[in-house]
Amino acid sequence: MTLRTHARFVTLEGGEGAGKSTVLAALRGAFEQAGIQALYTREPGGTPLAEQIRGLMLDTHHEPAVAETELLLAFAARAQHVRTTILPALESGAWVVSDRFTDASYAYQGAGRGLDAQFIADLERRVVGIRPALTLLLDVPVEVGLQRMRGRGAADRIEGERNDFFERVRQGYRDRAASAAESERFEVIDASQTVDAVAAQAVARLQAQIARVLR
Ligand code: Z5A
Repeated sequence: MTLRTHARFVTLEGGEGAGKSTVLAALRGAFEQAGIQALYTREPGGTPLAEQIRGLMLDTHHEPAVAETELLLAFAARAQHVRTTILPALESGAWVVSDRFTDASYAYQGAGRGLDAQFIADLERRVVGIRPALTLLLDVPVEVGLQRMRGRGAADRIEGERNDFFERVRQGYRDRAASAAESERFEVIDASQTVDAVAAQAVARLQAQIARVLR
């Protein structure tokens, strides 16, 4: 299977406390204003079965998953999500916005857990087959993001990781966004700015993509 880029497929990525939920609301407003139908979804999850797999990945109540298990759970959920939710929506003519997608596996399980990027690329090609035309990467220093998340209740399994793990995840995202093969679809946004400034940059980039597709 070769990787197909979908022009109406948009993803949001970033580390802890980057502000993805906040930006998602701004993107939703931009689509509504333009009268464009869009599906909003998330990973891990986005279908009933994939949401159960999310529970397996993030719950702290069962034995810790080894890195390979975590990666394969993310891809099992993604296979289900792509075929039952994302592709049907794209094929119906809608736009799709996913809060995280395959880049998260490269960042968390690749850079963060140290799994081989080539193995992840093979899974991406064989199991996923699609990638977004636009990825908004909300980049924030680890300490700033973690500070924002404090006081939000019990941490899930990944949120409970140490700072050096999150530093590797952040670097993994930044390296991917800068790589020759991927840089064109990435918009890296300094998410330590105010909520309004971050949202404005995200919406401007989305509007440029909408204009490109409608041209
Ligand atoms: N994961 C993985 O390991 N492998 C994979 O393949 C995939 C995922 C797909 C769940 O993801 C976990 O799954 C995630 C990676 C892993 N690891 N963790 N942890 P998730 O996306 O569901 O969970 P999350 O990363 O913890 O996201 P979140 O809790 O939804 O955070 P957020 O959306 O980025 O942040 P927010 O809720 O919009 O904002 C956080 C707080 O900061 C909130 O109080 C805001 O008011 C505040 N905020 C936001 N923006 C600003 C600005 N600009 N200034 C000041 N304050 C702000």
